[in-house]
Amino acid sequence: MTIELYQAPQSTCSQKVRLTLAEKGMPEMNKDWIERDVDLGKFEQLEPDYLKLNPNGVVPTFVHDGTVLIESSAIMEYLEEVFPDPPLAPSDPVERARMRAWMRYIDEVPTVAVRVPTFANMLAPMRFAKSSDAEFADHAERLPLRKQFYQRMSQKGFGKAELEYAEFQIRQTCERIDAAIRDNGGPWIMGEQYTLVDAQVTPLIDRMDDLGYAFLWEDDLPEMTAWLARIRERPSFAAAFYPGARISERYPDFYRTAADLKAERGY
Ligand SMILES: N[C@@H](CCC(=O)N[C@@H](CS)C(=O)NCC(=O)O)C(=O)O
Repeated sequence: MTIELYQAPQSTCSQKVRLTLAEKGMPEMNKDWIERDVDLGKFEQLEPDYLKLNPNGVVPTFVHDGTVLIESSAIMEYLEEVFPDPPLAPSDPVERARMRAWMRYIDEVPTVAVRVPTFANMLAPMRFAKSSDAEFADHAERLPLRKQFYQRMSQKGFGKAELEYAEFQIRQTCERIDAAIRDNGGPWIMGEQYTLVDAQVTPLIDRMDDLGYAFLWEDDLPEMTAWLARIRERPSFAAAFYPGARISERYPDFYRTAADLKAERGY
């Protein structure tokens, strides 16, 4: 069996798959599966050879015995079906449907929202601050999926209204996690069983924490805060978030503390 994961250490979508693989008992990166790093800063995701694998020009791409799969949550569900032990999905069909409802929500709301502060605080200043308007526009034209996303953003990142909406969406996600655990008794989002939902949302919350946004949950969402601490104690977390996996480690010059963010945002 050969498994290849085209990925980037700091990519949240790659981290979702790395966590799932680690939970499935494949914690030793480069042994049971092969990590192929795609340098997003050098735009390797837009190279013709990579676009043949993933026409969306994003990571991750998963290759299992030569079969190419894209989309992180589809890859996670595939891993659950092909490697069912240990299970990361409930056996009851109703509960499985509820798990998928969570997963669609995570794809639609926090996954999209996290891109806004990520680009505003880190990637736009890091990649494009010195680009001319024409260079920036040319780059946007090359993107199979994100042309309009880039066009809504300037070289300096997003404006206040976009950031505020993204913060609202992340806060909503945190409130839903907190309420779910309060209602079902935890310790995980769906109750006693750690599921794909926990793996899928973890990188998004970790990213927000890394960008200095823990103030969105840590003051008044105790269940969610305790869930995050438990998540970080799992061996899968250490396996997936190896040194260099955080955006603040890769781009320390662009890192802003929570105090900086609060000052900028007038909190
Ligand atoms: N829906 C896709 C989204 C993948 C995605 O957006 N990947 C990001 C990294 S997390 C990427 O490759 N971005 C390209 C870039 O930064 O230019 C998935 O879940 O796999």
